[in-house]
Amino acid sequence: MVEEIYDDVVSFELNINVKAEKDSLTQTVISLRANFTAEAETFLSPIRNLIEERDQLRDHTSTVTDINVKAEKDSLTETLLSHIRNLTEERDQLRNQTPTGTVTWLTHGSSFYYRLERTKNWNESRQECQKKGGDLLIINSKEEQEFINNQSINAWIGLTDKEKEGEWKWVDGSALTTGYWRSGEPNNANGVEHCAVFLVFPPALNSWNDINCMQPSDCICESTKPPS
Ligand code: MAN
Ligand code: CA
Repeated sequence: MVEEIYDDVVSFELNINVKAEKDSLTQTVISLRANFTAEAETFLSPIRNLIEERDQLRDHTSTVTDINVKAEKDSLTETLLSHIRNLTEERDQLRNQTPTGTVTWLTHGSSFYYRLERTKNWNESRQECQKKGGDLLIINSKEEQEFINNQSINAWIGLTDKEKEGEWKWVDGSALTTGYWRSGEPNNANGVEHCAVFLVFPPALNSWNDINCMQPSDCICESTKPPS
């Protein structure tokens, strides 16, 4: 009996000790965990800051790069455009000069013929011819048509119906009698074609077309004396 009580007391004390130890260990674990978290935070927080800073720098860098690329592109575009403008101007000036070299003239019958590479509209072309002492070409015969056709020239001639639709007149005021129109021409396409051009397709004799007088083209001039 005494032994049993003794055993009970011993086991009771053991249990108390075990529980106390367990509680103390649990406390230790909890406090270690807290310490660890706090310590980990002191490491992690600068890293987090660095990551955030890096991302901000990245965004900033790509914006800066975008801006630089765009600026460079704009400046190159402007340079190119200004080159193009200069070249266009130079080309137009060259075109408007009238060195004799660009005027090829031919004699045939009693006339002098010359082509001006001026790419001007019909009115301006006519003025160019007049400046050189002639006028736009007038074709009075089949033989003359053949002669010009054989030169392979695509250019304005002195024929227009701009005063009255369908009434074709030469620049000397005479009415057209025989025309050498391409098949289907003149068709006054879109109601805006009132000036005639030579469109050469030898050996076809019929080579004229009516087009918009404002279209730029070379021209064929004719005069009774050599072009000045
Ligand atoms: C086509 C035809 C012509 C016309 C031109 C205009 O070639 O309809 O009659 O003059 O287009 O570009
Ligand atoms: Ca036409």
